Amino acid sequence: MGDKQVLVTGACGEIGQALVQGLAKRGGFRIVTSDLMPLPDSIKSLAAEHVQGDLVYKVKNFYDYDFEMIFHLAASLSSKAEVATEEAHRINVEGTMQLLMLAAYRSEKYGKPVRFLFPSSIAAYGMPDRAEKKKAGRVMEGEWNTPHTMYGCNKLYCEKLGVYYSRYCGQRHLDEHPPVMCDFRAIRFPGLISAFTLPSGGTSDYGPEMLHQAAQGKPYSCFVREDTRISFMAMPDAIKSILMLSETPREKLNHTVYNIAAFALTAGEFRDRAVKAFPKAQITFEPNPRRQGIVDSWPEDVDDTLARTEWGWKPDYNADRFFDDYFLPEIRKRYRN
Ligand code: AKB
Repeated sequence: MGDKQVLVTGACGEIGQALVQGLAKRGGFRIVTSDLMPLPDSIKSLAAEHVQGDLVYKVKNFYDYDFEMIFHLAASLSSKAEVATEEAHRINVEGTMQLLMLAAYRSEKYGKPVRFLFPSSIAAYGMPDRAEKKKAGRVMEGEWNTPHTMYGCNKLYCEKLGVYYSRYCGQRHLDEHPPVMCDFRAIRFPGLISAFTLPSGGTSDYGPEMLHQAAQGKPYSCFVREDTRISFMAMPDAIKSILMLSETPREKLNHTVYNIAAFALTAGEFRDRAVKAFPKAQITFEPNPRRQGIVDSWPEDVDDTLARTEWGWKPDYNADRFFDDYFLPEIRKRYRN
């Protein structure tokens, strides 16, 4: 049997680059990528084909491709989406719907469910104020589904669209002979931190930005208060989770959307660890009210019991291991510090 053909959208983004590398390392895949940008050198040789351009208009090119899996990572992140709201809706919702239509079409036509992996986010949650956030602690998937941001609304709605296209499309599940539908699965990611790339346009970006600046001996002004707490995860764990969920047999899954967690730290705790590792780091706190408001609406942490019990999820990196075994060794090599 030949390689499984897979599509990775948003391949030039942080998760995209790491996922293409993860799939290539695993082997057995013909990787097709798409993005607005040309592929960076780090992954150029790993993709069999790259389709460059606006996904909303490019999806039609993919109708003849026999994709077993679609990893749809292209998105406009939370801070950027508040500045260009309608454009974010177009990218985040229209792009996802076009791809879901493609997955539904191919699943039905060839009688084989196309697996659709969707990265959702802790932005799908929305807590009314800091007191409720503190009181709620670790939230379950069904709680506080009241996002405050365009990006969070888009993610939550796309989760629902995924359920629609994979279960109820055209109400044909009620037919005497229902069609084969696509197989949609979503992970709600916390803030992600890579030692190799930097995010852009997100609101959890203060975590990675602070650490990368400190490692280079550059000053950093953090746009949230010291006491701000949300959950974070090492990029290798994020890739592990995507691959794990994509490989889990459908019959093991009783849900469609899963939280995953690794460690929750305050911005002040990030500063303390950065200063311990790089004593010359200069980190100050100058909260930006809008970006602060976004992070205050996200939960302190999430409960990932469903992922642990249904598909065996367990992160490799808690806070200590994240710093000691992954981030610091890699970042020291990168910036020679
Ligand atoms: C963002 O900050 O927008 C993203 C996310 C938490 O989904 N990193």
